[in-house]
Amino acid sequence: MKLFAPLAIAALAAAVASPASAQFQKPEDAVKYRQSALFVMAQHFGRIGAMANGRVPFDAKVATENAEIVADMAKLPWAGFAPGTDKVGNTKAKGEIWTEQAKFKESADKLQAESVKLVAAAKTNNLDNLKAAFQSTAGTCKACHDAYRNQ
Ligand code: ASC
Repeated sequence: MKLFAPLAIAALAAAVASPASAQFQKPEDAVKYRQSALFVMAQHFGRIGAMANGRVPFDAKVATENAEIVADMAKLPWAGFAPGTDKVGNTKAKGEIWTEQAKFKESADKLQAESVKLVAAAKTNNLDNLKAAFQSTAGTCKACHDAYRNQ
């Protein structure tokens, strides 16, 4: 019995301390995961952009549904930038993601905060609010791409 508690604590510590890469079967999966989440996010963000830019009629319900997907997707890509996945497969990710982890996390957090505001803006049923939140969110996409994505 005396052995059990230390073993349980060690197992728990190992689980908590596991690198993000442990969530994926192989490094290629981490890359595919982050690219997939960003792709789905871009699809739904683009539908909001079409309304913000007047290409399709503004519909607050549709905008809200899309913004909620953007906000959910915005939580996901970051785990895919796992250690050891900087030069895997067809990635445009810059090495700075791994050498400036705190700054990269700030960018990721900013997008998540902006996407929450995007949902709130969509719910106001006011196109000007949506436009402003769309621009602001797109700005965080662009800033992060400029800093951390190769052409
Ligand atoms: C989009 C999209 C991006 C961002 C970026 C903003 O709609 O797919 O990657 O906005 O272009 O500048």
